[in-house]
Amino acid sequence: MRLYLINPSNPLVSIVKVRESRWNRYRVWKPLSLMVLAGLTPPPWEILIVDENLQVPDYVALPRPDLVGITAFTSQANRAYEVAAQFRQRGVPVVMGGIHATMCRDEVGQHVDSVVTGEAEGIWPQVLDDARHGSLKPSYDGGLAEISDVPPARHDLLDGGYALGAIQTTRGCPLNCSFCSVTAFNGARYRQRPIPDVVREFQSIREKRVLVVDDNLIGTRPDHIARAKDLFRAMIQANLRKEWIAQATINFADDKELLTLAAKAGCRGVFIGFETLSPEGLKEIGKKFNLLKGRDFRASVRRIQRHNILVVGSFIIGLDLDTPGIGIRIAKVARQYGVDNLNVLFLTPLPGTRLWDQMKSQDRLGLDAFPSDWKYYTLTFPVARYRHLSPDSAIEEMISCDRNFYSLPRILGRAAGNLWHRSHPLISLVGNLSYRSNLRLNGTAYANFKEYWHHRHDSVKGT
Ligand code: B12
Ligand code: SF4
Repeated sequence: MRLYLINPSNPLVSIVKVRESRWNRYRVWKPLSLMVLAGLTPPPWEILIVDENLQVPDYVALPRPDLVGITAFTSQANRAYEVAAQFRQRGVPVVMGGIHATMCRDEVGQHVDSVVTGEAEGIWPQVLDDARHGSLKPSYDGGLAEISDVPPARHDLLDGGYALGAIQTTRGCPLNCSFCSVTAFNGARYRQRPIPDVVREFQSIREKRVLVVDDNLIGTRPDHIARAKDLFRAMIQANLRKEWIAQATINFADDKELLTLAAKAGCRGVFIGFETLSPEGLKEIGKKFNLLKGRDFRASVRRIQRHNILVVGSFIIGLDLDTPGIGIRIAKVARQYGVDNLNVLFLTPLPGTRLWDQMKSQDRLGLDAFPSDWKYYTLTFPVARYRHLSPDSAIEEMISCDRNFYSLPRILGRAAGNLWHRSHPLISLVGNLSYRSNLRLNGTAYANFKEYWHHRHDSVKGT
């Protein structure tokens, strides 16, 4: 029995353009969901994982599979349906799962033979069994998995072509920010994998550098943080010799012992969502957690960096509070905080989030010709109607922010600072150059987007 597991690409996402910008090699990450599904798949099945972000194969030239499993974020849904159609035309049954299938089950059901919602651990063996007996059901629900049932991912099936390996150590997030799908999908309960499982899996990863995909590696409560420390101690003890980057909330900065252990266990960078510039903004998006303890963000960033851990700061453009000039203001604040890299995204109503419900009910989805418009839901296009910014001006804000933060003199200044502090100057430089190289690619994507937006809306007005 032959199983293909496919990660569809979205041609509009500039980071997948590995050929156009070689720096993107450092930003194309492995589809861990498919490696976990492979880990749940018993031996009679022969598995091929296809990551279209690296290369789109000629599917017809490949041996015919008995079953195809597709994963997709919302932004990949269009391409997922194209791939599904190709296989279904040849009589191959197609199953789709992941975040988009979970949030838009009915839509997905129109394009595939079977939709799997939720996490796969508790349901995938049954899906495979039904597929083998020709009795696939139109839908299955995996719900939330028992965290100890998460199998080791099959890292051996995708062990070339990427700069980083990938691993997951926890699932879920209690914070439930309005724009984020994680709490709706993985639940508010923070679930932590058994530490020996994580350490063993780390040891099975070939790459020296690894992305820890957890949405919040350390959690929010003292018992979460105690577990994170135990994990780091076990990683140090196992002498893994890996360097890794992760996502965390800003409370990462608050515990010296945690920072020391993380750095010793191989942490080289952390991605932190600052999101917006003011307490009112944090209130608007439901992330008041960032305000606890009257936080000084600049001091927090410095505390992390003093442990030789780089900080990527993430912000959003498009809040109701955001007025013209927001792009430059974000760039300035990010420089004041002293972050090593800046990642700015447009506020995007993703299905299943509170923001989606709110914007839909207020008729503020700017692009809603679904499924075709999903390809713009990458967070890099202004797909919604913002209170004080038109789509064109939102793009201008993004461009001015990026140009300000990623000007060549500022990149070199940051690299010199990192060199002076002996704080991974090379990693920081590669990260900065990778972002900068995408400014050029984004220019074309923005022009096409604006043309599409105006064509759509002007023609609607004309009818
Ligand atoms: C790592 C990551 C990335 C990596 C991608 C790596 C990759 N190739 O997969 C990078 C950084 C590149 C990335 C990019 C983006 N990401 Co991202 N990312 C994540 C993150 C943090 C972890 C994903 C992961 O590996 N999870 C671990 C695996 C094991 O879990 P899983 O994917 O959920 O898979 C389980 C189930 O879903 C299910 N399943 C999944 N697929 C399938 C398929 C079948 C057939 C079956 C049966 C089951 C099944 O079984 C698995 C095991 O239980 C998630 C948050 C999260 N918690 O999931 C956000 C998340 C998926 N990303 C998100 C977004 C929005 C994006 C971007 C659009 C925006 C951006 N700029 O960041 C881009 C999209 C790029 C694109 N190509 O279009 C959103 C997606 C929301 C949505 N509705 O689409 C999430 C949920 C975060 C959020 N804040 O809301 N991302
Ligand atoms: S944005 Fe981060 S902190 Fe907020 S709900 Fe999502 S994962 Fe949790």
